[in-house]
Amino acid sequence: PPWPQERTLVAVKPDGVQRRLVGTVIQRFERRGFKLVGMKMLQAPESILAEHYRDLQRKPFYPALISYMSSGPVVAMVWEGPNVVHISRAMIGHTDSTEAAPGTIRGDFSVHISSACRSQKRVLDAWSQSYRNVIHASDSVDGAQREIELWFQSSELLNWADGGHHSSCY
Ligand code: DGI
Repeated sequence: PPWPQERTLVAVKPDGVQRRLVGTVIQRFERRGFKLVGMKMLQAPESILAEHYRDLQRKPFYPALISYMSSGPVVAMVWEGPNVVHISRAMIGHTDSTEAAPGTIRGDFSVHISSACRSQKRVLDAWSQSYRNVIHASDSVDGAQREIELWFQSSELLNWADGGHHSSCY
């Protein structure tokens, strides 16, 4: 193929599942032409989350992040396609939803910021101290490989052949 095939890990986070955004997320990745090669719904165990977010362990928001990510099921997916890691990051948008551009998934479906809640002087549980930004996507090719191996067994990934029904020619 003219482009090296890449894979990336995408996950609809608990707020995305609660807000019935799973289908919307899948639709956006399918419409872009990417190929779904793995998908499962799970209540993420702390062992996976701790490894997944190991680089953030010293951040003040880390306990809130783990609490939020384990507050309900997530839908983890592996998408394949040319340059899928970079394109997925562009599709999900800025980490802080208030900075995310319209047209991105975060920019179209979330506006939550923890500091706004804080200024309302509400008693906060751990959930509300973390950004709720709907979706995760790996931020590098190496990171994607690490995350795919963390979330999926190799037997859960399917190498199905494109049968010529798809318009893209990669
Ligand atoms: O890859 P991203 O999800 O865009 O961003 P990341 O890997 O830097 O951070 C992972 C998650 O941690 C992010 O989706 C939400 C949370 N987070 C990141 N930075 C902050 C944060 N949460 C709070 N409350 N404050 C932050 O500055």
